Amino acid sequence: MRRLLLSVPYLGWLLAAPASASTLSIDLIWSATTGFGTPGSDQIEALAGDLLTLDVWATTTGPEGLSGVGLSLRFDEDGKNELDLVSAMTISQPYWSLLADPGNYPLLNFESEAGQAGQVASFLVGTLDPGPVDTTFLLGQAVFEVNPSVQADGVDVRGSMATSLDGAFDNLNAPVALLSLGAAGVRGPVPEPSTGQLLLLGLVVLAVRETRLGSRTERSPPRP
Ligand SMILES: [Ca+2]
Repeated sequence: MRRLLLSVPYLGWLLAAPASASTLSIDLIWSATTGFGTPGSDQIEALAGDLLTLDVWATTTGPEGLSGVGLSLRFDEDGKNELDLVSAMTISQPYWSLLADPGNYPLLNFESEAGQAGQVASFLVGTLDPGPVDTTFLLGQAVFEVNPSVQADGVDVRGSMATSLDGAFDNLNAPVALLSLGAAGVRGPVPEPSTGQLLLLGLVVLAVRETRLGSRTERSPPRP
C-alpha cells in the first residue's frame, strides 16, 4: 500500500512531464560476418552456419540530449527461426555511469524457435549527470548464427521497446520522441531454377513470340 501511495505522485509527475525536445533514432547495421556477405548496411547475405555481428547505433538530436536508454531486439518474428542468438552485450561509452549487460537479464533474453520470435533484452545505459547531446553512439552488439531455414524474406531483426526496462529519457527526465527503432534483414540464397522451370520458361517465351509474329502478319497491309 505504501508503495502504491508513493507511486501516485510519481505517476502524476510522469503524466505532467512535458514532451521532450530531443529525439532518438536507432539503426541496426551488420558489422561483421564469418561468411561471404558484405557488412556495412542493414541487409546482408548469409548461408547456414555463418556468424553475423549486428551493431545497434543510437542517434540523439535536440537540446535536452539523452540521460538513459533501454532497447530490446526482437528477431525471427515471422516464426521461421532463421537465426540463433550467440551473444549480446551493451557497449560502454564515456558518458554512461550506469550500464547493464543483457547477460545480467537472462530471463528477458530468449531464443527464437519454429513459430516463436526471439528476444534480446535489454541494452540498457544511463547517467545521473547530464548525458550526451546531438550524438551518435554504439549502444550494443549482438551475434547471431544463421540457420538452414534462412531465406530472402525481409526484416529478421528489429529494435523494440518490448520490456518494462525499455524507454528513452532526456536530461530533464522527459520521454524522448522515438523516430525509428531500426530493422535489419538476412538474405538467404535465392533458389536456382530447376531444369523443368527453365524448359517451361523457354516454351512460354516461344509461345509469346509466335503470337506476336502471327498478329503482326495479320495486320500487315496487302502488298501492291
Ligand atoms: Ca533461433
